[in-house]
Amino acid sequence: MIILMKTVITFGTFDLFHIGHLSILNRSKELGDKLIVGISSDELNFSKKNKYPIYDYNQRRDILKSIKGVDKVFKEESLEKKREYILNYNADTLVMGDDWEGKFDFLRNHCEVVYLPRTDDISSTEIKKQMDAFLKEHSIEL
Ligand code: C2G
Repeated sequence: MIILMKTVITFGTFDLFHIGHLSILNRSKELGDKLIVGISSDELNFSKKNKYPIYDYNQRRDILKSIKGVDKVFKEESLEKKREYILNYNADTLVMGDDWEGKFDFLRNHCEVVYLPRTDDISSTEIKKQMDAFLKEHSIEL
């Protein structure tokens, strides 16, 4: 008997891991049997957002590895390497948040491409802003 496993791949920085991250990972896992996560390197994050993440790559990797539905993680070095990663990991489905809607349609020759809705009202950027405001309000210097 042949059992066909469906592999889902997704990508992100996952800085200051929060409920929006957990939700997209859980929903990604529901689309298949195995979930592989490409985590942006610190340098890739800098090139995308002009800033380094608060948590460095090793910390973000260790958090992601400990999430129940995540079967494998690897370092995403470049946005342009998505095709290579999809082929290397034999991914059947690529999941991206809908902030990337349409951006990876060109990969549809290689796998199914699904954009899932982002969770409202939370982001790493917003958490950083709130922390900065709290420190300022309480005159706390780090
Ligand atoms: N996300 C979400 N809801 C939020 C915040 C994030 O569903 N409120 C999703 C994003 O859409 C993304 C994943 O969580 O799919 C990781 O988010 P980021 O770390 O912000 O990802 P990003 O830096 O955009 O990296 O190759 C593409 C990139 O690596 C994506």
